[in-house]
Amino acid sequence: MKPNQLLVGLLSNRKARLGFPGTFLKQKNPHIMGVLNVTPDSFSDGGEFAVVNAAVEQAELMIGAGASIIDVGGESTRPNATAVSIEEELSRVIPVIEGIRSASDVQISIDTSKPEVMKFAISAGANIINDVYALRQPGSLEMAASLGVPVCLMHMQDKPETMQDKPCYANVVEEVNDFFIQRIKACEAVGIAKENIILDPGFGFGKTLQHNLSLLAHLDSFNSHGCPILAGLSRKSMLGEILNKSVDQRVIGSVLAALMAVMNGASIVRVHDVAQTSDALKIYNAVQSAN
Ligand code: 9MG
Repeated sequence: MKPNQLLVGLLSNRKARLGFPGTFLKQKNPHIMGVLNVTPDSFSDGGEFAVVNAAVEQAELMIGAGASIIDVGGESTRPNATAVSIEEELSRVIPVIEGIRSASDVQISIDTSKPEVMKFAISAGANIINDVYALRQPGSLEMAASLGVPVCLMHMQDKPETMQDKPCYANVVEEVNDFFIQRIKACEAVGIAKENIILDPGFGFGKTLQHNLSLLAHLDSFNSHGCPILAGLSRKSMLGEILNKSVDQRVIGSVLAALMAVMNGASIVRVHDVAQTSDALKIYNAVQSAN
């Protein structure tokens, strides 16, 4: 084999492992995306190195437990969260992405809406963009197109500060679907290939309990676009409303919700409790492959 052939082989192998356009997302079994929030309240602050080490260790635990994607976020999207600057967000996420990447070939998504953070996160080793604004913030659509990596387009009515004040839809499933149609068009117009688009109805983002339940019940209808569906239900207040339980008591509810999302057509579930979700999905996969 000539040296340049070897190099091409190695590069394409690495690309396949890192999931550059297409291949990774087409895997048959559902993917578990482990949530890694790198916000000041997530890890006890024993200094910068201690926080980065703890976050990387947490990622390694999630990978060992079955996560194939680690979603790294440095800014909370909760309604009363304070906004962070680009510099602050970068200082939180970049060392963690570098740390995970030096230890593993796992898929890393960067949970951000800021084009600058997208750019530095991808250079640091992330390979998916997870944007709760679905690339609607200035410059993010063009940045995502130039980076050429898969993007998750999440639906959100309004913005985090006010989205839960009075969510209102005539038909939530139709309106979320219309939003997907528009955002896919906007992506394709700047050169983002459809095979690189993941769709997410955004459970809890500008939705009442009834809206969330309708979306979960009709999740499969979004598969008509031919893009993988991501569902993030883990520990969310919709589960707390049904169960009347606090966040730390929602593990079983979260696992069941993730399982139902997969049964209703999701290919990726974004979860905190990776090991428990992985057990549930192993049983589901075993039943699915029985004849
Ligand atoms: C960052 N983040 C919080 N909740 C989320 C969800 O449901 N989906 C996606 N894609 N990201 C989320």
